[in-house]
Amino acid sequence: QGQTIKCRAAVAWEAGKPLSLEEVEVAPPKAKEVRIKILYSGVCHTDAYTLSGSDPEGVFPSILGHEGGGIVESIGDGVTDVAVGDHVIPLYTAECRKCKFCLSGKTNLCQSVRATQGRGLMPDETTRFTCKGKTIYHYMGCSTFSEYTVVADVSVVRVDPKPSLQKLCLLGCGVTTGFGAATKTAKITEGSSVAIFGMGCIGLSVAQGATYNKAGRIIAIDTNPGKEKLAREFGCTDFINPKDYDKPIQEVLVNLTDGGLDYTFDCTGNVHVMRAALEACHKGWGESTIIGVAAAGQEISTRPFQLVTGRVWRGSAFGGVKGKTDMPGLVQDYVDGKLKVDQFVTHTFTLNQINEAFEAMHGGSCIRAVLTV
Ligand code: DAO
Ligand code: ZN
Repeated sequence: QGQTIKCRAAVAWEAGKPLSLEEVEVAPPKAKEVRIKILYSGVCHTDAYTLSGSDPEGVFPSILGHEGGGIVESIGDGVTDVAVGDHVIPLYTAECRKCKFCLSGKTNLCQSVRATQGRGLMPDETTRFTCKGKTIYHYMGCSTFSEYTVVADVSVVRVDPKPSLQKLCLLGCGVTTGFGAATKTAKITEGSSVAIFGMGCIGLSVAQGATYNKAGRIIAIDTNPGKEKLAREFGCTDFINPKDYDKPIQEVLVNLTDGGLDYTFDCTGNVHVMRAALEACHKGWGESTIIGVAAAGQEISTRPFQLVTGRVWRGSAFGGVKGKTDMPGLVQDYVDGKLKVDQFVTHTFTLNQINEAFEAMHGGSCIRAVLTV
């Protein structure tokens, strides 16, 4: 059996407090588990959301981070999908290929480790992290803000070792979530019209997916005019700032597009924006996809007549992407120059600077801050 590793990690001791750099102990992987040396990790709004205390599933103390890239350090018994030395991306949406969800062919939401993952535990109901004698919980099955982490074997995918993990790590959440929502969830069709609300990492990735699927018109919507340049770089043909209009944005869009859009996407997590996105859809066929995660307790509303008259409201997590099955194709697209990833990395920090990275994320110029772990 392997040894416990002592290493540095950013520990979230309690909600609403800055992260604290600590020496932690990382136990060896048990059966069907993988210990990973994390090299890079993106910082995502979901990490900040959980740290804020608003996430009902947030467990403390824990090691946050779910958008990472690393190298397999050791494996437990029965692990067959990855080997020591493989480059890997942890998956907050697992893929076991055995559960009802995986076998359905209808969803990427594998439930094999869902219950324990949501409680910050490994599948055997224990954790692999301790610090100062205290149990430290896992986060989203990943915990990438640590030099070493342990994940379930269903929660990791091997990737091509050639591209830098500093970029590839973004496939662990942001890039994949938006790109998949456009290409797999909505399945945008050639020549169609698209509106995307929110031009962060997710919205830009939706734009990229819409471009990939050869959409005709792609309208970016953001209240920050500074996002226009990047939006156009990712394929948007129009940029609209709702603050420039007196009318509700859905009305503006319906007028602008001869009755509404074929596809809209909420990438904000704001329930009022979600309503606008649905109502901006074309009567009879427009489809709106919710990607943003709303704060706990929030509810969406619209007049049911919107749906009666043919608009469709749906959503997806991790872009509807199955981590083990689909990730290699996304990596190949990146290698072939068909999927932009590098351009998302606007800020870089070390793990020591993690609290600065969280601050940078909230600035208007930041798409993704990536930590060198
Ligand atoms: O309940 O099966 C499940 C899966 C829930 C995962 C939901 C993830 C929601 C989006 C998180 C965004 C991370 C950026
Ligand atoms: Zn499954």
